[in-house]
Amino acid sequence: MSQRITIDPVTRIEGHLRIDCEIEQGKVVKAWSSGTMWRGMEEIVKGNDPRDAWMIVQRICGVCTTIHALASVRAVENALGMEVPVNAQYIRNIIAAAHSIHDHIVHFYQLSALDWVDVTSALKADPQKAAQMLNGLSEWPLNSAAEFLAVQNKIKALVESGQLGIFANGYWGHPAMTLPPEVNLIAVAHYLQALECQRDANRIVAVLGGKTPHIQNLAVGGVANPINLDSPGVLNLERLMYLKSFIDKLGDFIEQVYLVDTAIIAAHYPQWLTMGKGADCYLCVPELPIDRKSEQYLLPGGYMENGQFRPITTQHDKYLQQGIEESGKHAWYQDDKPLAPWEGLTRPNYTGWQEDGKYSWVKAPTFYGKTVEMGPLAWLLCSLQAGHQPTQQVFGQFASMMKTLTGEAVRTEQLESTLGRVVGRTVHACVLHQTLSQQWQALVTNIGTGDHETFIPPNIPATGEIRGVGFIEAPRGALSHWVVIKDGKIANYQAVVPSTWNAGPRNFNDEPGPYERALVGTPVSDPAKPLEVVRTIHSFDPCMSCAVH
Ligand code: NFC
Repeated sequence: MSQRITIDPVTRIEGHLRIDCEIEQGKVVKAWSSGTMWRGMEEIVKGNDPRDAWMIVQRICGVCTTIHALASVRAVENALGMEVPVNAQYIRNIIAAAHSIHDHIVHFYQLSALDWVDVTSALKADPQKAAQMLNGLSEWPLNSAAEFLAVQNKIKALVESGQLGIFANGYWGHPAMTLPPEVNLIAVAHYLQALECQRDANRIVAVLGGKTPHIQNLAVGGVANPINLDSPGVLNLERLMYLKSFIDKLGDFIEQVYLVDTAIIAAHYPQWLTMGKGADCYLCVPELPIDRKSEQYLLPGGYMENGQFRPITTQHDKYLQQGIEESGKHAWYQDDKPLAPWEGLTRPNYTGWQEDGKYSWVKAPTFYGKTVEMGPLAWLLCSLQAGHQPTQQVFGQFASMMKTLTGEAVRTEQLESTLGRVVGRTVHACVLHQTLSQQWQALVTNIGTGDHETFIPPNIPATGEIRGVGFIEAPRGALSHWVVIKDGKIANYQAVVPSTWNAGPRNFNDEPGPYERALVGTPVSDPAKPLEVVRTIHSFDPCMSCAVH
């Protein structure tokens, strides 16, 4: 006998997501992923000046605002065939890397940790034993018995007050929560410390971007950060050193806390490295351009289909641009047939939730007809295949920590799983942090040569039609913005977003999207408390305002 469950809304995500599952003999056999709110940002931006598009479309999201802004200016610059000053590339790269690091830390601790960590069990922990567990794994100064005792007292006071605050409504005591009390205590302590640390990542974005969310310093053609080392109010030496202090602080937390916690969680939940595969194909785009023409990148891109890897070395690769389409067959739009984004249409057609028909506001993107998973897992698999050394080194560090904890190093095949996504995100954060320091140094060195250029004025043709695409490797995966400019105004605009790829409904050939496929086979020990379903969904780090836009 099968049973249906609906989780609506899924919480600790951005936006509005409904998940339906059919369960048989304690396992999910079929799943549906639905985005339940539409705004029509692609329609709103039409008719505007292309130089203003980034300001409007960064409102697609309240989380990865910065990333949409960057994708948009890249799309218009691509249409205009423009170059970008290297100082602007470096400043944009620092913003993008700090933004993603912020996102990953918040996802691991604030958005998904409580799927694995039982806060109330931390009350039974021995703080001394908790501190000892981290000996030899981490040099973080706050991993002391005294600190863990203080955190335990804090939780006790919360529980006794009957007001759990940020820890209310967890699946506490759930049979799938199997961490020892000491690990739960460590994780809660780091959850609270991560609240402090994530601010430092965001400060980097805010100092350069003027504010965050919704940065103010971009421009088609560069950035609006005038450089003068001795002058107040612009990017000067004091501001650059201020940024450096946050970059250094962040590195300590990422390496000594985040990476170690990921290994500890993975070591205690090995079965979650065997389930939750979302697709046979993975895509990521090369990122962090370091030259004026955006042809050289710090991080590699690539496409994997059934284990076969094809490198993608530039965002201008025609193979990358020509394979992307979106279908609305199972989404609430008029146009079912897959369309290339420059021809894309967004014409709403709400029908209600139909199991075999239309059931989501999210379109279904495909790459040469295939459903593809995007995000840090795709990035990790492709970067390892591309032989990217910093990634290999961080992954090796993670694997050896797993060996210390479990006696076995993690194998790359285990990454195609729910916990593999979590691991991918952590490795991504570590590698991004290395690029952050590198990009800061590159900026300072370049300014030192006397190059202060940050902006090249764009020249939008008053007549005729031009097209451009801007890619970016966002925290949740490869994002692209596609613009058609006619007589100086935006005639069409489409965003093909990482969470659209992952949260999409069945595609034109009725094949499930990555969330839907990843859920099949997931055990559900208590259908009234579907913690295991939420674990897999959260492992993608859903952003539904992005996915639907
Ligand atoms: Ni919103 Fe974004 C979504 C990201 O998938 N990363 O590209 C945009 O959100 O966080």
